[in-house]
Amino acid sequence: MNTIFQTIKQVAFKIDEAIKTEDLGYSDSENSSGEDQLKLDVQSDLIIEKAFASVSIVKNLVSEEKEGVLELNDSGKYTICYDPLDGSSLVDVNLSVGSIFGIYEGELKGENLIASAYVVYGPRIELVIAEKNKKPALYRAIGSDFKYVGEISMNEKGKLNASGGTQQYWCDYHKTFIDDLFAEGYRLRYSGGMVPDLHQIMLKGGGLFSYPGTSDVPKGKLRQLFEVIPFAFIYEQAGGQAINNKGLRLLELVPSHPHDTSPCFFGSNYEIEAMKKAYGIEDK
Ligand code: FDP
Repeated sequence: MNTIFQTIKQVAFKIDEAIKTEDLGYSDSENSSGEDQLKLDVQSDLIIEKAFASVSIVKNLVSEEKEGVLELNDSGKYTICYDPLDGSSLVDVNLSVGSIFGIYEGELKGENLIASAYVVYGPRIELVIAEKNKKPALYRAIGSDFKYVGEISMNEKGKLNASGGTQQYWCDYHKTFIDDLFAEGYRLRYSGGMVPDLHQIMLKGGGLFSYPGTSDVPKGKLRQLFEVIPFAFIYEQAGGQAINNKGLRLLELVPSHPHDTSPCFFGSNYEIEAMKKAYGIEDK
């Protein structure tokens, strides 16, 4: 597993270099969700693919930017599902973006995720790694290496509210829930990049990040294997919760297609309990 984390550290520096120096234009292709791919998306994907090609414990790669599974090593044990450059459309306005990695053993479903990691490319490069039975570990790039900063632990209740999805298409009870949080004093924080948005909430102690199902996109926008499940693991390890609109732990999701999406709610305990009430979800 350590080889995988070392490889993620190496690719983080390479992708950061590409963000800082490469062409920001569009490529000629679309990804499997039908979105236009930036040259940087394609390049970040290639950086990751090349780096893992020689890591023998990695059996397969599944990228948010590609259709299907890339088979690497027959004798490998793990499949890495990754989003090479999440929020890449924010690069041209110079906001933070990120890479997300979910490490699965066996069938690709939430309960088989055994570790996850993400990198934030902001004013500094930061990396968070989460493994079972441990608090997530925060690292910061200093020079050409990552230095351990400390473990991440969320409070019972936070102050920040990052509410995604087009408001025009929210259902009434979702709108009431979000309005009630603001009426309680929560402050809006939403950049449009899930990596920096979720990172901020976790490092500031807590709060809520939501991307609900809406009348135009009932299953939400965020992808289960590359985005939702890896972050759910990190939030739970930090002492928070991560559930869908029915109250199911996101770590219990079983995608039927690699690019399936899910409504998702990540937060500290207080906000998730409030969400369950607002959505009429009984405690199981
Ligand atoms: P993006 O499409 O720019 O890659 O992965 C999807 C994502 O970004 C998330 O990072 C982000 O939280 C979300 O989309 C933002 O979506 P909205 O523009 O609908 O708020």
